[in-house]
Amino acid sequence: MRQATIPADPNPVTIDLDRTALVVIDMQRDFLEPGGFGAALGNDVSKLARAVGPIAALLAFARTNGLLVVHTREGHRPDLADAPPLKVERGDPALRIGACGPMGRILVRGEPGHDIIPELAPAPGEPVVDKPGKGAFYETDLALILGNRRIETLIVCGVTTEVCVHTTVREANDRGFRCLVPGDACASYFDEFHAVGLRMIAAQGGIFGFVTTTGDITAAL
Ligand code: C5J
Repeated sequence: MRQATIPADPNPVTIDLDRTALVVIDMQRDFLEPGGFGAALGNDVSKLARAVGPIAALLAFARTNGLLVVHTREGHRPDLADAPPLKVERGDPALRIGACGPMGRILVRGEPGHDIIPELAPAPGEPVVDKPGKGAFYETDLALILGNRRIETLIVCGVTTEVCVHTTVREANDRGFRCLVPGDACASYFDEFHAVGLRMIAAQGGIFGFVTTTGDITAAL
């Protein structure tokens, strides 16, 4: 057992690094670059760039210390059969899920926009979980992947804080995983949602998990 105690809000957390996974949520071109899904919804995608450096540091930490790394991608089958109509029908028809944009069809698997940004590309052997929803457990094999490695603790980072990161943390918490969320390695199009999203995780004694920083995690060993 390789234990580390990590300062966090509302209290420090002691974790077993051999039972800890880094889960990087949706660091895809569709959310971070102009012309993708995030931009189609009217967002300033440049606001997500701040998480890239901290996530790169977490990836280096995880790879150096042999932690399981899992990447997720939100997206849909090319025939959109797995996309709820209510999700597809939102917004301008020319900019909807499945419409053609500068990075290919928006939020569709196999298209350039669906790829993880090159700076954070998965290393060989790191599982990539494709998810049709906001939560990484919903209709995916993530629970099986984590169970096979007897993972107990998740370090969850990525975008966006209050949507896919939050949904995944809530799902994980209900499934009995201890969640550590490095706030600087998460980002939102909305500063206030980012701040409140983190506070909601740590409130009430850590009702969904524990909020920390990238530096506090990488200094742990
Ligand atoms: C959103 C996500 N914001 N990855 N997806 O629609 O958070």
